[in-house]
Amino acid sequence: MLEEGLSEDELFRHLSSVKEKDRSYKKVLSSMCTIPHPVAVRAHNIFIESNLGDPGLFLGTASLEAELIERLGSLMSFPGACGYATSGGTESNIQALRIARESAEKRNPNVVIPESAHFSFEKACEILSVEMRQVPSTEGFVMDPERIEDYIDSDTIGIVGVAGTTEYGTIDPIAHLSDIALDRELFLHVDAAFGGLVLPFIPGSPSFDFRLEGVSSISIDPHKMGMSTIPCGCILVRDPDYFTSTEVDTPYLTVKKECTLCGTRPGGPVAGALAVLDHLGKKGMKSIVSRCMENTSFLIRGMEELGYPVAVQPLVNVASFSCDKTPEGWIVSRTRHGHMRTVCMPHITRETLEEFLRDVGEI
Ligand code: 0PR
Repeated sequence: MLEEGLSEDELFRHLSSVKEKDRSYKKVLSSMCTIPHPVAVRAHNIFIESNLGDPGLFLGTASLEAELIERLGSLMSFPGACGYATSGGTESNIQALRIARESAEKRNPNVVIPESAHFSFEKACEILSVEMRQVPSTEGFVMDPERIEDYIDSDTIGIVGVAGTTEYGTIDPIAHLSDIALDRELFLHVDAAFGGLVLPFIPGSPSFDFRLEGVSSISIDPHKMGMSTIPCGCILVRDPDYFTSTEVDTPYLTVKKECTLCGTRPGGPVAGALAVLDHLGKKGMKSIVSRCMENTSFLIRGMEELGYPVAVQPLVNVASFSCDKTPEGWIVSRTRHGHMRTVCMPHITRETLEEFLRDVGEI
């Protein structure tokens, strides 16, 4: 640490020069995050110091968290859903498996997840000492419905499906998983970290939420397509009792029990997430999502015309292609099968995609 502090001028000159090393989102086609909506930034700043880890001190912010959960619960077809704001999909997925493990009480617990699940499940299983069983995908990059039951046994604590997969933008057969969960009395977690704020705004999307009776919990992240400031994920559960299994006593806080994984939790992004939803409403969200989906279709058409077929028709704004080159100056990512992976987030415009396609064409 410096003996004597820097002047504000010196400090901010330094910070601005460091910031220049960060990429702007403009040519980033690989990210599930985006530039936060201006109302999110404004709301975040109002609640910059509030800590939801001690909610009795920040009753106003805590009420915003309750409203956010209510909004998302309604969007997930269950306004009475219980939940809280997490640091993102990873934490929500860890908490969901923690609840499943505590509810099932098996000696050698295992969880059945799709092969295509996000790597956060690997972390969750390692932390929780739960065996991770991966069901292979079909050629359409979704969990093979024919094979799910082969992986379930008497030590299975739960099953997982993804609504909006990270690599291919597909949806696992969640209605089928729901039937299995009901039939075998298993906890079913749906990872809708990405798709949760996309699918409700696309008419005719398959059901994946609490409308399906077997669904026990859902991850849904405002800091992805919800355009909030980072970090803001949410976990929602059907039965409030689930959270008693993750509770610890917190005798010296303003609340005497805490069911969250993190202690100190930022209020700013929660205010930001709610601000975006309330400012845009369903109509505004629909218009942003439909623009992202139109851009995704435009990109797919353009890539196919250049001879690079899409690996599978996605149901959200993630598209992956058989194309092993990357044009210079662009950031795309690679799936585990080597496909070029792109995400048409709200910061990606039609002009950006035209430029990208031109550059791909010139490789
Ligand atoms: N579940 C799904 C379906 C996800 O796609 C992700 C993240 C998670 C859970 C975990 O969420 P958190 O990262 O919020 O904990 N998906 C992106 C990915 O891994 C996250 C990301 C975002 C990566 C921005 C890069 C980036 O620039 O691709």
